[in-house]
Amino acid sequence: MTLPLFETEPRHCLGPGAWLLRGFAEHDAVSLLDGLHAVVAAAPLRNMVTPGGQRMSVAMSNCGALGWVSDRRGYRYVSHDPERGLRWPLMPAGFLSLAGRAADAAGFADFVPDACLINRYSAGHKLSLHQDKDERDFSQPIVSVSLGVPAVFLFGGSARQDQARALAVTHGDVVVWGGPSRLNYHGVVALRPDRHALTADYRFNLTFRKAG
Ligand code: MD6
Ligand code: FE
Repeated sequence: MTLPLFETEPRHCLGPGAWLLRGFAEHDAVSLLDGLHAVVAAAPLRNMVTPGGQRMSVAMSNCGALGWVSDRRGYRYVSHDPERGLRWPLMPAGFLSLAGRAADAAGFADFVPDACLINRYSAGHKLSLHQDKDERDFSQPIVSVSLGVPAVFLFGGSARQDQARALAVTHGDVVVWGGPSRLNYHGVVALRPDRHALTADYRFNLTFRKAG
């Protein structure tokens, strides 16, 4: 028997149907960032308003057939960017491919997302614990890709008061959650000031979902 010299694909189970895939997107990162920059050149990042009237610190945009938006009326998926009145940009082929491969590695075959939310964090920006429940089909997982400056991702349980575990997510890490963990609470701790060679002082996150 030979033991591998390196753990090339370290998968960490976070619960039933929930996985942290360390470095899974590392080799795709330059191409993902190229795609991201093309998307936000067409559909600029913006700070949306929560239903409660607070402006979110994280800047967001979308690509794919559906995009997640928040405003005074609530959270929802829409086919057109409300800022421009145009459809969201197409999802780059490399985005679809990476999301499908990551879902597969976590045990979810044939994942074809129709929505990719792009999040941009600067130092101090955070996302409070929440569930992703604006999608129609909870049988499909969520695939979340971290790029650039490291962050601490909180992954809790299905109840808000469940203890959340804090996971350091760095450039190229992917978190996939679905099945019994699909509605688990999650969030991002306030970003610490840092720099990354490919993204300067930003953290980008791509969140893939089957929304419609
Ligand atoms: C992240 N983002 O940025 C995770 N969920 O790492 C989210 O979980 C998220 O940014 C729902 C709506 C917007 C988001
Ligand atoms: Fe979320």
